[in-house]
Amino acid sequence: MPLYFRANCIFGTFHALIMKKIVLTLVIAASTTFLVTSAVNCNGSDSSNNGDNYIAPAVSSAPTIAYTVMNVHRHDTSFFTEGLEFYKGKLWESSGGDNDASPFPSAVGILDMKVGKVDVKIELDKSKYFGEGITFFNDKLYVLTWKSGVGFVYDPVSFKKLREFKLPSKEGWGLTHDSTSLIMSDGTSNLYFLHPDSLHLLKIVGVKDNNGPLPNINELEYIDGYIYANQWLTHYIYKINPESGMVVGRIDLSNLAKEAIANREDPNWNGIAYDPEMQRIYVAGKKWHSLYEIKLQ
Ligand SMILES: [Ca+2]
Repeated sequence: MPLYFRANCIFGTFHALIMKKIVLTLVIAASTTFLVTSAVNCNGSDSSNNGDNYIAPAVSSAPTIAYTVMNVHRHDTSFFTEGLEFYKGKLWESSGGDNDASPFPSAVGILDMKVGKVDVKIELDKSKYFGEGITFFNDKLYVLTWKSGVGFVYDPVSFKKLREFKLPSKEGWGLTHDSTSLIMSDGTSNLYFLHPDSLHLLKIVGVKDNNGPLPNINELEYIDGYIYANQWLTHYIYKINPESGMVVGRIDLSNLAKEAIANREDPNWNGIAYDPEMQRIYVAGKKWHSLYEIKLQ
């Protein structure tokens, strides 16, 4: 393994540990999974230059979904991507940061993909809140926080905070919605369905495949009756049946991660947004230079 790839793998894993999603119980319960998935990242990176060293990860046997890259856009490298969603033709993005370890903003704004700059509309208090997933429902903007146990509801025009609500789990990660419910992840295999008005928990659906529960479910997007989810520390997006939680397909983004890895950027994907008009999916990683527009086949 070339030194820079080894350094990148170490940095990527260390950075991920420091910056995001360390939960003691998760580490204890899923330490084996973590080591395996970390190895997947490193080996996946190395495979771009040396296929002989590639170790095929033990992953879902769900059918692979092919895609075509339609465009490569510019992304804001100052944004530690936590959420990505289209609303009224514009691409909204959230970022997470805190005062202790992360120089990145806890903020929500509109990404200008031509220049790679987010026009920030909402800034969270970094001393209290690490910004996470976002979604728009019935012309309200919902924003999760990572470990504060709360989410916020904003008016998407005035950006006035309308209310605060308690999360149904200790952490907030990804957020999307179907026609009736908000759907959030918390880094486990669970998806939490919330009533958009009362914000009460309606049900929990566990994501699973032929190997059992699928951990580290992260950023989400609801597309044509299915939930699509980044899996933290892998290059995969999983297509999930929202009723059963069963994985029905898998998108392998390894090839698109090569640029970020070569640039020594954080290798973690964490953004899926769907443009229903053009039927295109936009995918991004934290602080990446590029944002990819893909069309599923
Ligand atoms: Ca999304």
